[in-house]
Amino acid sequence: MDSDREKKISKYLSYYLRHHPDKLGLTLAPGGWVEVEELLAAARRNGFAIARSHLEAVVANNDKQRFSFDASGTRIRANQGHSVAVDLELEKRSPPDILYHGTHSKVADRILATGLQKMSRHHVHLSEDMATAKKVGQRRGKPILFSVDAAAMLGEGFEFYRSSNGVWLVDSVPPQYLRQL
Ligand code: HQG
Repeated sequence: MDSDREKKISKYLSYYLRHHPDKLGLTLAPGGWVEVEELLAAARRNGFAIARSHLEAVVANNDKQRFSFDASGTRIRANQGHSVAVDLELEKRSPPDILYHGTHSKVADRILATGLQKMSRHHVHLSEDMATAKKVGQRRGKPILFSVDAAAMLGEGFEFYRSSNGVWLVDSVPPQYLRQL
């Protein structure tokens, strides 16, 4: 499978598994899971047939490990990034002392004034390293980076979660915990 096709399948899966499962007639089970057979049948009906081997390759090779199969291999989910209401059954975890958020320069002042908000997703997304945060910021224009004092937030009772693909998630980051780098 060429990389264009791989990307197309990844985008298709993100759209339906994170944002619009209803448009394919799917319902996400707790954890965000759907039956692989149901997904493949629904995609086929929708005019976007995906070979099972291609689905497996996308799950295995995806640059950000966006998707996983469950232990039995019969269900699939997006690991994070949802906007649709679903309980992802994430476990609370203690984060590293410092986390990073990459965004674009146009929103820097607003973020410094009001903090990081989850916008349309379930959580604010934070990265463990600056390089990843920079890549996230570059999606929307000139990137800027913030460090987040996760240790102080933890001390104040904020709850952190880590998705299985290594993204740190939190409800919000008030401005006093942010520093523009
Ligand atoms: C910004 C991608 C103004 C925030 C990435 C971001 C990530 C504010 C945007 C994952 C704000 C939300 C998530 C405030 C936050 N005022 N703007 N108060 N607070 N923002 O896409 O973190 O390819 O929901 O800085 O790589 O950019 O989808 O979040 O720019 O891992 O797998 O509002 O999505 O992964 O945008 O990205 P998003 P994000 P995937």
